[in-house]
Amino acid sequence: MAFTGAGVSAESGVATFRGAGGLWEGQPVEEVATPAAFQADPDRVWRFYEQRRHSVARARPNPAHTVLAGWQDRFPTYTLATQNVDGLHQAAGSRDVLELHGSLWRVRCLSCGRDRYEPLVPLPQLPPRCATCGAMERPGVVWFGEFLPPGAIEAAQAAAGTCEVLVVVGTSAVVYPAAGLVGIAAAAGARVIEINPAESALAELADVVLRGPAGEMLPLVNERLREA
Ligand code: BJW
Ligand code: ZN
Repeated sequence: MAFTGAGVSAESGVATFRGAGGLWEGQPVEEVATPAAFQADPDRVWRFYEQRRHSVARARPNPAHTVLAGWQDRFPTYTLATQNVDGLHQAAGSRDVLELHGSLWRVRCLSCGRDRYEPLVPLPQLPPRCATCGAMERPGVVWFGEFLPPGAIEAAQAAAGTCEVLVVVGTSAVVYPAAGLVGIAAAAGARVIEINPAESALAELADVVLRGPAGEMLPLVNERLREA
């Protein structure tokens, strides 16, 4: 099983959240990534997400995404769970990705709940409106205080509880319940391998730590697997 965070897309030019240069720097989270922020000022929140959609639309998968996509054909039982909303795993060819925090490429109607794929950049209308009922739509991402898509988090927890090896890539591992996947895997006896150039909240849980960028470390890991 692989579990990824924003760091896996850093080398594709997608900003991470925390730390210097991160998305949350100078922009308090509660002002953009909560249901209350959206209610208070939907235009502002939509502008923030539209900017992100623009920057991600120009991004291409990097060697880390490619290696993680290749593992689905190499291992008969392989699960890829991501906290990322950028769609770059799918762009690299990964199928059945468990998107724990939703997607920048989906929108949902606030009134009738219709959920749809929306790849257009720029959006023809901001905020976008539902073609069925005319109400405002919201970004298809998971904000603080909201439940994760039940199918995705449950499937990820089940996979974590039965995997032999969990490779954790590019996450600070501070946002729950997603970060809890690592504890589930470790408690069930899995080997935990962390790939991150900086220290994360995982220090105690990882059996092996590769302190380097995902786009360099994953191809090296893959070379070793090829030899094995
Ligand atoms: C590289 C690299 C390279 C750099 N290669 N690596 C107290 C305790 C426990 C939980 C809580 C609590 N208080 C509140 C909570 C709940 C809350 C939570 O966890 N808060 C904590 C922050 C304290 N969780 C929630 O609210 C979740 N829902 C929930 O719990 O529901 C139940 C509930 C319902 C009702 C009431 C209460 C509870 C929902 C969480 C949703 C998170 N959403 C976001 C935004 C998504 C939309 C958007 O994109 O705008 O998801 S927040 C943001 O953080 C985003 C990410 O997916 C998530 C994780 O971040 P990630 O991926 O780890 O990125 P970074 O930037 O943190 O780290 C990047 C890492 O990459 C770094 O380590 C770098 O070193 C590394 N890196 N370059 C490899 N080249
Ligand atoms: Zn609607």
